[in-house]
Parts: sequence; structure tokens; C-alpha cells
Amino acid sequence: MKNLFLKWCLLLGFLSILFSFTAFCEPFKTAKTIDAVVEWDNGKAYFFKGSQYSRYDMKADSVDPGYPKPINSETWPGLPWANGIDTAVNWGNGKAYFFKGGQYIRYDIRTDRVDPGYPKPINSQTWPGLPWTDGIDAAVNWYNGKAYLFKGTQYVRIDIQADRVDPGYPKEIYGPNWPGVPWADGIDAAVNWKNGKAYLFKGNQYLRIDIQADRVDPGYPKPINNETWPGIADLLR
Ligand SMILES: [Ca+2]
Repeated sequence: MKNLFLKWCLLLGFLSILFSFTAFCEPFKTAKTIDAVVEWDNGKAYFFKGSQYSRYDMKADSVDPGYPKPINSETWPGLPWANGIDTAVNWGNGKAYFFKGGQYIRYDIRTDRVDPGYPKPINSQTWPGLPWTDGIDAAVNWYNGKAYLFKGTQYVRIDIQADRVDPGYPKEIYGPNWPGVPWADGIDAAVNWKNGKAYLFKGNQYLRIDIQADRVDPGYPKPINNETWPGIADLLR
């Protein structure tokens, strides 16, 4: 009996130490700086953070005047998530997809509003082959017929024409799958700059990928700030 009590006591002691450490480490986890970035069809990219977004001019390389703006029924007609999104991706066919929790919507870029019938649930019927039903971290179109979706330590490649995840996925982000990407535990956002480069964002850092060379350019990651992304500080404060 005494022995049993001791075992329980040791177990509880161990659990309380574990819990204290977990709580202690919480503030040191990398905070998300950007929720989502998506390139549009007009030379602009949209950066989302919480209930706000900023429009970035890709040629001028700065945020347009008048931003950030709130996400609402005037700025994003039909978008049901005024408090923020998980990720967004341009599908290259005049449509973009926005994800939040276990749902997604399809946005018509030309008419500038959400298509009827959305939001829909993320599942194996709506996204054939996708191993996840919620919490997509990032998504990016590679404009070679493939798009990538990221969740936690994993990612999938989607064949846009076949409308399904390619065989052999999900895979882990680390190592030879993404040469030079130091974030094996996941990324926050990704965008294709449509000039042969793509950007990945994680916490307060970002990196540039050369799509042809299939690796991270030298000198990255760099910090996300007003020098590297002029005008973005107003969205992030
Ligand atoms: Ca995200």
C-alpha cells in the first residue's frame, strides 16, 4: 500500500514538473507574425494578420497607401472570417481559396467576391487525397500545375488539373524535400512572387526560394521589418 502511494506521488511529481516546464516555455515559442500572403492577378499581393490586411505592390515593392484595412463585407465581399484567416492561395484559374479552421471558401478574383455555396468543409470529398480536415498553415501555387499545402511538420503537393493530392504525400518539410528551409516544425505563410521566386514566412523571419534551382537563395532567412517589406510594420503592430 505504501509502495503504491509512493508510485502515485512520484507520478504526480513528474507530471507537475512537466506541466511547469511546458507553461514556462510557452512565451519562448515563435509567435506568428503573418497569417497569410497571397499573390493576386494584378501585380499585388495581400498580407493578412488577424482582422486586418495590407495590399503590397509587387513592382513598387511597398505597401500601397491607405493600408492596413479591416477584413469586412466591403473589403472582401462574402468572406465569413472578419477576425482572420489561416491561409489563402491563388489557384491560377481566376479563383483563390481561403482557409480557416475546418472550412474554406472559393473567391472569384474578377467579380471580387466569394462564390455562392461557400464556406464548405475541408475533407476528402472537397480536397481528394488531403490527409487533414482543418488547420492548414500555408498554401502556395508553384505555377507548374502543382500547389503546396502545409500543416505542422508536413506538406502535400496537389495536382491542380487532376484536382487531387499527388501519390506519396504527405511528406515532412525538413531536409532534402525543401533544401535550405530551416523550419522543420512548420511555416506560417507562403506566396509565389511570379518572377521565379517564392517567399516562405515563419515567426518574424522570411526566406526566398528560387523555384528553378529548387532551393533557398543565399543570405536567407532575413527578418520581416520595414526595410525588407516597406510599409508592413503598420499591419504587424
Ligand atoms: Ca498561416
